[in-house]
Amino acid sequence: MERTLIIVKPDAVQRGLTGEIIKRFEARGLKIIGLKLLQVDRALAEKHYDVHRERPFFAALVEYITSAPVVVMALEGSDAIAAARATIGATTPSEAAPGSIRGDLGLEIGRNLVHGSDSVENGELEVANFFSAGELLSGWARAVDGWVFEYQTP
Ligand code: DAT
Ligand code: MG
Repeated sequence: MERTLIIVKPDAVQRGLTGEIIKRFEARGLKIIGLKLLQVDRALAEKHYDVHRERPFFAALVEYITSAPVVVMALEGSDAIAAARATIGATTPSEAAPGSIRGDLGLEIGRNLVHGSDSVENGELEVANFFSAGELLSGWARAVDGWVFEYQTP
C-alpha cells in the first residue's frame, strides 16, 4: 500500500470545494488515514515546497499556501500516488483533462486547488511532515476493503 499527502489548497477551501474534492478521492477507493484543517505556517510551507526553492514562483507559492486554511489528508491505497495524481490532473488547470479535479474546477496554475505527492518516497515524507504518528490511523479496516483491493487488504 502506498501513501499520498493531499492538500485541499486555500482557494478550494474558500470556494467551498472541500467536500467535492474529498468525495472524488473517496469514490476512487483511496482510504483516508488522516484528515485535518489547519493554517500552514511559513516554515512548514517552505519545507513542503523545498524542491522549488530556487524557482521564480517560490515566494508566490509559499504566500498562496499560507494565505488561508487548508484541509490535509493522508490517503492509503494500491498505486495511491499515480491514482491520486490522475484524479488531480495536470499542474496547469487550463490544460488538465476534463474529469480531473483541476480540469473540472480550475483555470490557473497559481490557483490549482489541490496537491498530491509525486512519488512513493515523497508520499511518506510529506505525510510525516503534516501528521504526527498519533494523528494517523493506518490499516483500519473498511467494510468495502475486499471490494476495492483484490489482493492487498491492509
Ligand atoms: P504539482 O502540484 O502538479 O505536483 P509541481 O510539483 O511541479 O506541480 O509544482 C508545485 C506547485 O508549484 C504547483 O502546484 C503550482 C506551482 N508551480 C509549478 N510550476 C509553476 C510555474 N511554472 N509557474 C507558477 N507556479 C508554478
Ligand atoms: Mg508536485
